[in-house]
Amino acid sequence: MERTWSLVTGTVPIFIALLVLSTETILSLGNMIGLDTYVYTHHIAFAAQVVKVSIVPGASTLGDKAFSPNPVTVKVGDTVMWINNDNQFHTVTSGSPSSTGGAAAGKVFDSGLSGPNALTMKGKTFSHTFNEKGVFPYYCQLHPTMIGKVIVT
Ligand SMILES: [Cu+2]
Repeated sequence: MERTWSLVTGTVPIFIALLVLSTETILSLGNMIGLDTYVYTHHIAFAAQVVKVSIVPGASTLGDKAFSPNPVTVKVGDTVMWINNDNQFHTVTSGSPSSTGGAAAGKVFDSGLSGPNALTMKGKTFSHTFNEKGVFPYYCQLHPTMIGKVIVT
């Protein structure tokens, strides 16, 4: 009996030691899994998107319906790509037309009146990546009644 007892008392500390060790192993595994989950969801939540906005046919007389969707809501880091689906030359110029007191025209983005980014004809695109939150009004320099808004959240 004495021999069996000493075997049990000798086994208990080893068992506890193993339990502590394996608990630590499980915890560190959990942390590893938790970290992976965090990185994974972080990537999903912040995966940058390209959001398309159409300059619709007949845009020059359509006011705030010239761009679709309008307003467009995107996340920080997303890119808005405007596509000219009209037969006329348009611009996508940040700010407000001077007729409504806009002083910051083209400060944030501007497809412009010339150059490779200009939306001179159907099928041409212009892109801008928004790296700050805010509300960004824009308009067409050639038809200042064409107004739109990008909301970055
Ligand atoms: Cu226009």
